[in-house]
Amino acid sequence: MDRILVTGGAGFIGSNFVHHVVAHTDAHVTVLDKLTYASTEESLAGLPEDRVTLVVGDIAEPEVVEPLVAGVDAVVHYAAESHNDNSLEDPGPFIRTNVVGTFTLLEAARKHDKRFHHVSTDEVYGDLELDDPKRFTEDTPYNPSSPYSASKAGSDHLVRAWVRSFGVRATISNCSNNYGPWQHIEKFIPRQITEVIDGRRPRLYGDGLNVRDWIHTEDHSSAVLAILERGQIGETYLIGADGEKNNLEVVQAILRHFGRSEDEIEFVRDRAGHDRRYAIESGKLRNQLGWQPQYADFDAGLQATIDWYAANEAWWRPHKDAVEASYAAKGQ
Ligand code: NAD
Ligand code: TDX
Repeated sequence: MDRILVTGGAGFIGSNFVHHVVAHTDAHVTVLDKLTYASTEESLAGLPEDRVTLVVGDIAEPEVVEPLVAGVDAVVHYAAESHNDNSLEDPGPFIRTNVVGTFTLLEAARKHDKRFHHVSTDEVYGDLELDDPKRFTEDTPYNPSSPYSASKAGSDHLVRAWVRSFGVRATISNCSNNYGPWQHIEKFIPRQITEVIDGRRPRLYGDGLNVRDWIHTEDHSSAVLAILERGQIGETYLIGADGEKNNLEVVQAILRHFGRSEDEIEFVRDRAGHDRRYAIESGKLRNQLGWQPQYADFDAGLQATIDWYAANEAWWRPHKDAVEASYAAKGQ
């Protein structure tokens, strides 16, 4: 593949993938990104100009999407509205970008017969009980809880239908919670790190015992590239790195890093419909495509992420007050 279109390539995970492709392949990358509040355009600075082109535009507009798709060999689709809490306040943009945007891209991929990889989330499967020995597999029934996860589930179903009905050469990946540099400070880990830097207490929703299965964003990128290069058309692959932690354990690790007491936590109003636990069984990806995560030690990856936020305050500081004002208005 010589030319790849990466939608949402100026976001947290998409920008990591762009760096990964530049480092590990010879392909040229075109990024299509609307540059919403969540984008991290700075993360693309310094990439070679002859390898990466940024196009600012909306994936839900066919006249923007079609010529770009026509000009590449493959589309890797990351662009989305991505924050559950925002989807509970205003679901409209989630339906437009995640559902209509994916539909628009699929129509272009169908028309021009292009390879398509759809990046999705484990949240489409709903949640598990804390004591359930099961983990999500590719066969787990869809059962999304929030407007965000329902919109991602809808987009997955569109991709499956376009494969079956129209023969679009598509694959899907459903990944667990990502952490690493450049994640917007509205999200759990960066919010808590920056709260502690500001001398405040981390905020835990509900009882703090909800479990997320953490994976470093670099491992997500290597998995997506493996699927793009070697995945079977029409198949879904779950991506995870065996990183189950409850939210309390994560904030305690952050507090320890800063030499603060592990009790300095504020328990705040729970998220409506809050999923209890996510857990990924990624054997299919590992066995069939030979993928392995490189950041197996979550604590080491978390320390590096904390150091990154401490060193890159100029990037997140301008957004901090507005993010916290919005949470405060919801009692969170
Ligand atoms: P993000 O919010 O950091 O980035 C999303 C990017 O998409 C931003 O750059 C934004 O400007 C762009 N975008 C939004 N609407 C657009 C539109 N209409 N047209 C063009 N660009 C638009 O999100 P992220 O955390 O990097 O997630 C990327 C993808 O990975 C999403 O599809 C998400 O569902 C999926 N995913 C995320 C996680 C996670 O833990 N963050 C886990 C699994 C899957
Ligand atoms: O301040 C907080 N306190 C808190 O306890 C925030 C912001 C979150 N939480 C909890 C809610 C979740 O149990 O932390 C956990 C993680 O929350 P988020 O960072 O909002 O992530 P989550 O809702 O799990 O979804 C993430 O992973 C799957 C991404 O945002 C999605 O895009 C991805 O699909």
